[in-house]
Amino acid sequence: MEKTWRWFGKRDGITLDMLRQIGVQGIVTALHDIPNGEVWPEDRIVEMRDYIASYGLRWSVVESLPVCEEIKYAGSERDSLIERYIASLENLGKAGIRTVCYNFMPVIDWIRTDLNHSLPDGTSTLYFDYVKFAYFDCRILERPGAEKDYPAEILEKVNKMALTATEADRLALIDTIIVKTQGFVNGNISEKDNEPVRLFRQLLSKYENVDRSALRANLKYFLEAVMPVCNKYGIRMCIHPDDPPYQVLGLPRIVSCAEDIEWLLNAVDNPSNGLTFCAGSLSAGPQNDVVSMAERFKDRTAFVHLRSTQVFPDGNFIEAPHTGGRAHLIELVRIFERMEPDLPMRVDHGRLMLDDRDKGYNPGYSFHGRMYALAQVDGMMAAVRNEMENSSDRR
Ligand code: DNO
Repeated sequence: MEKTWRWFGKRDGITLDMLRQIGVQGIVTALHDIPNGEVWPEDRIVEMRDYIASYGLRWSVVESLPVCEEIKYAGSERDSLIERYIASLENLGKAGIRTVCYNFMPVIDWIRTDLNHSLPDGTSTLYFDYVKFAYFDCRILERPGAEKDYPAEILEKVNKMALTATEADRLALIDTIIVKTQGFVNGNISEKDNEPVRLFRQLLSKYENVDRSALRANLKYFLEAVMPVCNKYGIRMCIHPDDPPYQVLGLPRIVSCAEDIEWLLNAVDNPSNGLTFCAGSLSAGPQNDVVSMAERFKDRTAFVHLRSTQVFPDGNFIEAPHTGGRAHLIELVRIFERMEPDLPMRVDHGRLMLDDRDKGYNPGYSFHGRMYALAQVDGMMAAVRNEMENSSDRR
């Protein structure tokens, strides 16, 4: 696999010079300053590509070319937004960028309730607390009918939490769930918005009539429309699975398990319709056996995210060390290292450790934490290559 790194552009405190020194080969980035729904101009793409190349690296993957909500819920502007998406793909294709990661999660991308969960060794990591999330849904969003989506014992804890939660706790939860984690990845809500909850409710309301099968139909419609330009340039669209991989806030989520992925790959059976195998997201669903999913979908995997989680019986989950947890990264490296040598892989999410604090990194995207994880995965890759060489020697 090609060792890549998610880099947030020239304003990122982590420089390409630093990345070159730690063995990174390819860059995963986006034109983050261009609002969702606008065409990415060819000259901007070329400028970014050449800037990356000037450090001896390559722009391996676009993460993400965001899909507007209107495309997901099939609003009246859907077709013109798809036209613009195609124009961006055309410009990427001309510039030789061939791997494009996107997701089809309605309204909310990845979800965590705590961005600084302390660990006994002094580092901190990301955490999902099911009760806090239910509290956000029932008591902050006050989504009609939300209570029926949670078991009685969780609602009991939500009620307890309501007795003690302060205004500061409530604001912190809003900031974490719909501002800090979302702002840098999907642009629906940003730090500048002073009424994030109102905006969020508005977005949710767009999906009142969109169930699972409607969302599937909208994804198929989108993919069928973009396949011709992808085939023309050899672009592989690779969808990011839902994080966490189950339905939330009454919204359908359709890339959560093996059956969903099977459906998606068959619905548009085209090599340009591929998968981002995000081991961390998939591992947060107790229904998922991540290793068997990797074996099953490896041929349609165009991009690999390596991280792992530990899921607790109460529905909470934590980011596990890259050497542990439910995702079994060693086994995944055994599978993906045998695929094409330039299959892009990035380690995903790292702890906050050493000098990472107060650097203003996007949540999950620390420097030392990710460097540490990359070194661990690099070691796994070297061991697996060694196994492969030894077994072919024997043949
Ligand atoms: C979070 C990321 C996701 C991912 C997008 C891809 O850390 O894994 O936000 O980039 O879902 O579209």
